[in-house]
Amino acid sequence: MSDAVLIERHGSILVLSLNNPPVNGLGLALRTGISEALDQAEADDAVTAVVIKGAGRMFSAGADISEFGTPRSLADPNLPSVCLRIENSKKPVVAAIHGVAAGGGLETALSCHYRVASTKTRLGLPEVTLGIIPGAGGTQRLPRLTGVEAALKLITSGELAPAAKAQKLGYVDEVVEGDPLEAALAAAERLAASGALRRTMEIEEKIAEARANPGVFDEFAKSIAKKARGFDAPFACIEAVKAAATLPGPEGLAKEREIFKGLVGSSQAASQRHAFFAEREVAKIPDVPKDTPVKEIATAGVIGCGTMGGGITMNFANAGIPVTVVENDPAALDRGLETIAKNYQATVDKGRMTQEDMDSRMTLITGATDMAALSEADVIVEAVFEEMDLKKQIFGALDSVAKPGAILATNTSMLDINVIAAATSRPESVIGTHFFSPANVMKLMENVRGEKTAPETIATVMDLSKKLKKVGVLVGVCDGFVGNRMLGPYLREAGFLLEEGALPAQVDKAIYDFGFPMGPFAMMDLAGNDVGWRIRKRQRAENPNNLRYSDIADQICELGRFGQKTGGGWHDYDDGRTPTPSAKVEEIVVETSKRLGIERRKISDQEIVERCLYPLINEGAKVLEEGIAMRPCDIDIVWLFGYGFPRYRGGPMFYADTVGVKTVYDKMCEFHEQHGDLMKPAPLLEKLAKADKRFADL
Ligand code: 3H9
Repeated sequence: MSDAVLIERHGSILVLSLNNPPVNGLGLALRTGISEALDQAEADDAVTAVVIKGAGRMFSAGADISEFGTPRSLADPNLPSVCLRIENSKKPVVAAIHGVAAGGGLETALSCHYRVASTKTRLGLPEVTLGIIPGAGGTQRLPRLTGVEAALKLITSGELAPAAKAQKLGYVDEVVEGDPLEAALAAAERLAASGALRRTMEIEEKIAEARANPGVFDEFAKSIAKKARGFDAPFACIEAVKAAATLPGPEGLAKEREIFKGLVGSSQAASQRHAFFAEREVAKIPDVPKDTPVKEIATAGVIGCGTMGGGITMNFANAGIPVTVVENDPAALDRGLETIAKNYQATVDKGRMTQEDMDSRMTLITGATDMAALSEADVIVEAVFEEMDLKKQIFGALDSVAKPGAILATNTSMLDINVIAAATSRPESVIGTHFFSPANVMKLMENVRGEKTAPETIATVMDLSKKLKKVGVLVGVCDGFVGNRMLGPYLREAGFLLEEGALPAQVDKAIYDFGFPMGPFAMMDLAGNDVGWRIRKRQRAENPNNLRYSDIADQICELGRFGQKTGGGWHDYDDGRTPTPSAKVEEIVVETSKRLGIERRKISDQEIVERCLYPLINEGAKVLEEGIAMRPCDIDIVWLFGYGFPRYRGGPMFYADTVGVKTVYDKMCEFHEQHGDLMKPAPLLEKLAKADKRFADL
């Protein structure tokens, strides 16, 4: 027998420890180990009961995801049969759960006859986040324990609920402080003595109501329709839970298996698995090893209390880090602090935060009008207007104010970190931390390393990203870094499509239907069209060329149509937020085509998607070649978390692999021929296409 399952005897009870570090993924060896141990328990008359626990950090994080798509994941014994084997055991089986019981880990526990969890445990079925459904009985057993409504909520959200909530909902029987083994052994003894075993699949009461009213499933599907738009798995989860309520037990299990098998090989599941691993991969930086010292961040400073500075300040307070925010104008400081308080109050009003929580966060925030107030801060994030001279001046001043060793970060979204760092005598401590708006909500931090940024500075800021509950991606210096640089060609082509025959609403709809939360024009209206206007002016001044340029965006700005904040931009916003087509903009678009002598044509949605996204991917290839992004997965995470690229498509570079690098390259060659050098395929794209390789092969 392998050591994937460690076996010990506690009196007459056989204790199995799942032992597959780091998360006890239920790979083939573990499944085989459990089956064999149960055989052993059943064959041994001296054994009266079994306890299953996890060795190491947790009970189990579920199926070994890295096995998916390989023959091992389907090899016998598969997880559903192991779960049935546990449930049908003649001797009681008790789960002693600590850390996490997720996915197949929880399904294993749900098959046991009793579940004890320690207070700090989190338990749930997060398969939906991987584009699949629970496939080892989770959709059939959980509703039998919690009732259908709670099960639908848990399974379609993937929530890992704390033990106390799990007990309240009925899928944990007992919660104890500390190690749950002792209580599990006691329960096993009790069950062995009583001889009565409660088999989850035999419980009927909790699903009876839904059986009588199958309409609940359609209603639930409607309630998640907006949030789950485009994703297959949440709706498949509902179908599987419905099977629990409407079919006899074995048929329900068979239905679940069928749906699981249909999804596990889908491109959505592959994309979401990629996103899962990519999210973890971005934390690994080859030249900044894991043991690089990380500085303690006990206090923070923020310069600028506008929209970005205010949001960044909230991030520190949310993480429990005292933060001083500096504005040189006292009125602007007051306004900024008021906005922060208003934002927190809105969360309290929605019932998502308690008043005490808000108060304690506000007490962590101190306002100041003098940079000298930052002399003790361990990290200082500058978040002022995007103007190089201003930033240089601030960093020069910070150099004399900040304590030695403090991290000096800039929230620039595109300016050269090396130039900013050169304004100080300590470029090794200078780094970019590009937050996305709204900074207290968006999860991405594009952390930008300058030429001289020290490994310790990088390690500290990557660690800080985690502490702020963000995903940090390390990138290099170039205009726009990874995200905004790739956004450039995407927006550019959206503009050209208008000149050629499309209208803003059509472009936006095609991109929305692809899966983005909004199209490029609605996005610009939200961010403020004046932002892009300023950037275009700077870029054209710095890099004049005679390449094609669409001036529709400039014409819109000249009319003061800056977007939602001015009641109109690319679209009209009569009620402040809902876009409706603008007759004025359509007139400008049509007039521009006429002026340029372009005969407007019908443009398909497919062309819109390809014209906007393939140049974006092409730019991604350049970003990789230049070493601005370390790996394709870094780009994918930037786009998933910073720009709303649909997770079920895995990010732009994974998407390119999905449709085929050669397909993207061939199309770019066509575009190059039709539209000129702005569409020239990147050498890396060409190289991969010609070698029949994927970005994932890099
Ligand atoms: C399933 O169960 C299907 C069944 O219903 C049906 C089957 C028939 N497999 O996240 P961390 C790796 S689907 C393989 O940093 P934490 C992870 O990549 C599964 N590897 O730790 C990382 O590797 P590395 C449903 C896994 O403490 C390392 O472990 N379950 C798996 O921050 C540490 O992970 C889930 O969706 C896995 N299942 O968080 C749960 N899980 O060190 C997925 C993790 O090389 N897991 N790894 O980068 C999680 O959500 C988190 O890992 C967890 C711990 C919350 C458990």
